Amino acid sequence: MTRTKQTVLNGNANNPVKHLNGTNVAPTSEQETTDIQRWRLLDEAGRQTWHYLETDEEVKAWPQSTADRYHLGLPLDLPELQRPKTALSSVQNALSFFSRLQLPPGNWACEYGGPMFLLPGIVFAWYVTQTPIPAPVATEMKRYLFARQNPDDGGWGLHIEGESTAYGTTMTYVVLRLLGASEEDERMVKARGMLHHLGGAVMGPHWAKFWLAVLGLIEWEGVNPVPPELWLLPDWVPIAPWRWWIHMRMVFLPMSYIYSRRYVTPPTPLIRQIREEIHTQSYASINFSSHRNSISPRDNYHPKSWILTVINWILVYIWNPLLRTNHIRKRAEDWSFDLIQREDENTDYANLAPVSAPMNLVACYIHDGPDGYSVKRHRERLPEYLWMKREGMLANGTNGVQTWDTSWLIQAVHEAGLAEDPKWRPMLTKALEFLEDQQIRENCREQDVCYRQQRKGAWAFSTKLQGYTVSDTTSEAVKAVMMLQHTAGYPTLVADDRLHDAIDTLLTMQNASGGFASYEPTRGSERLEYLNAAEVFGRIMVEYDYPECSTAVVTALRLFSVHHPEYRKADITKALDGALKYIRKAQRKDGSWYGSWGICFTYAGMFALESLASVGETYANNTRVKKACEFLLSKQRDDGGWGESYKSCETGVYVQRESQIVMTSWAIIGLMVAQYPDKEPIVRAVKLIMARQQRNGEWKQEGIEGVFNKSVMISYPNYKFVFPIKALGMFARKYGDPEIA
Ligand code: LAN
Repeated sequence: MTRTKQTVLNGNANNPVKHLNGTNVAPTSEQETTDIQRWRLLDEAGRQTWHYLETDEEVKAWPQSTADRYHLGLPLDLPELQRPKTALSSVQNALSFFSRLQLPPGNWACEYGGPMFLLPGIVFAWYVTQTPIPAPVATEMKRYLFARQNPDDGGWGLHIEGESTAYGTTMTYVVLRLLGASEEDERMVKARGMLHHLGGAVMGPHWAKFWLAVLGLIEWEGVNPVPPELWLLPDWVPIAPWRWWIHMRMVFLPMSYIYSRRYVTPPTPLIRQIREEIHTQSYASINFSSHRNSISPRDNYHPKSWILTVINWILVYIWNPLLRTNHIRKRAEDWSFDLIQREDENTDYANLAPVSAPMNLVACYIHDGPDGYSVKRHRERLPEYLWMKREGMLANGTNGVQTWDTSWLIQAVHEAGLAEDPKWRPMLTKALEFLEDQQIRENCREQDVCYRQQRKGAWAFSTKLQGYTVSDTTSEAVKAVMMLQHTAGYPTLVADDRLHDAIDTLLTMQNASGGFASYEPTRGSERLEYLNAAEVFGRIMVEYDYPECSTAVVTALRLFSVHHPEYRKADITKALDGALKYIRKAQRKDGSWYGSWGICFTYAGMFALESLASVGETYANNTRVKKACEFLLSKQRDDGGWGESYKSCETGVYVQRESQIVMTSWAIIGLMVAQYPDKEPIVRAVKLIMARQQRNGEWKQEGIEGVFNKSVMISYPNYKFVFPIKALGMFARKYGDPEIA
């Protein structure tokens, strides 16, 4: 490993620099880094892992690919392409670039970062389970975390664009210490100052306190209860966990088991030191039970309800000490661990997402011991959540974006009318092969026992191994597969019976409202938000209807019924009617729709308008569509683009920022499907997108694109390719590809 002097990407250069707030920042210490030329991304049928090659022989045997270099931010030296004069030639240039990033199994990959609370869980679980952390990984994680440190106050936020919080700052500080950062490093001194300013580690939210208790950095008395007994409730009980949004119950599950065991990793000298660093007073003097409900105002996005506070009080002072017998405890622990094992089995230890996966590892370590098979498999799987980039190593929001981005790319090229172009056929055929391989072919074993949704025929967001159907990931994949399979020159890889399986599964996912949620139909009442204990997220306890997911299903069902008019005709008609009814109802008074998975009104507007267009509702014949177009147009910026801030998601009100090509593409796709009659605003937007394209065909990364749980932003870097390609392609088809001056 090499040690070089590096400019820290948070703006701290090696010389003192002035910051925006006018303060001088001292020169940073030597920044440790690995040799970035030695990193390689391995993609085995969608299973993506980064590897550091230690020897020159290895480097010779495994050369760095263009995709590796791109993701690592290394120069690519690609030829300059002819400057495009039309939208379609801009699409051709973009494809010439983007096709180089396709990985051998046929999919695309990318960083999927943004949230700052994912990496800590992984490192904590490694620490607790004494899993060795390879030196290059530790080095690059530290580099990433320092690069993301707020240069002004020294803290970290909930996500990379957010203000510093107690959650982000505590978790990151502890991770850095566990990875070897010195408490004397001036960046750590600054971070500690910020943490103390926020009131210290006891001011973090519930999930932070949980991990700190496992690490022995606070006492379990400081953590609000996570009772596994809830898993013993009969299914009819309105608050039973099987009714919660899958992400909440899958985090609650291992957390409740570990809480019940009150597991604490044996203290090391390092832990003892950190104890004295992260609190504002000496560890021994803290009365942790008085901090169960402490939380910094900056973290308190969704304050606990009074009902939850009362329930917690009862659990702490009555249930746990007086009523909870050993028998109940044992039954609750046994059943919750059984459910953990089923989740591990159903995902081959990949688990649903990177919050629950490290917790499942710790639960298995406690239950099966350090040498258990479960522990070994979890250790093998966790690196699939890690991503290496120019700034260092981070954790992705899922174990990849494989199926989702590949489906979008296929659709975008098809939309541009280029699927028949022999130039792109090999790329698209490979992409089709990937989707074929990734279709989930079987339901989970005893799916009802582990409360899993039917999944046969579905596609997951990342890979079939993760194995969770999402209404829209299945729909987008169905569309992509059908578009290619009905284009001359492509093989039929996914036969009719397999498409029928996908449609059958989609039809199980509709809500009574007519709308579609994400992973499952809604199973519980919105009132369960009273039990939202996470504090930092909003609307997380149950599934909700989403215009994005509902539209994906609508457009998939419509395309399907064009080619299979007889299959479950009545069911499909009914499902479509219901979904459209929901979309119409979800429109706000100002003509907009609120988006939950992309930022924000431009994203949802595009989807909703696609739904309405699919039944012939356009600007000319429908007041609803007219209003939606007018809403979008009222947000167009002077330069012809659209730019929406993540604040839109938090506040529910459109918040402007400088124009972004991704949002500009969403907005004009919406206008074009709605058949907005005036070409002028669309041409202005097309010009902006084309003007930002680089000579090698790429677009550069701009602001963050995605969101979840209202408050957390997440990057979708491939959107800067797939949506401009789709928008420009659509424009070219609609307007005869005129020359754009
Ligand atoms: C995702 C990523 C994909 C996303 C879409 C398919 C885009 C969306 O249309 C439906 C919901 C879904 C599948 C989704 C749900 C929540 C996820 C899994 C994420 C935003 C990626 C990360 C996030 C997950 C919850 C992160 C872990 C954090 C917790 C609070 C548990």
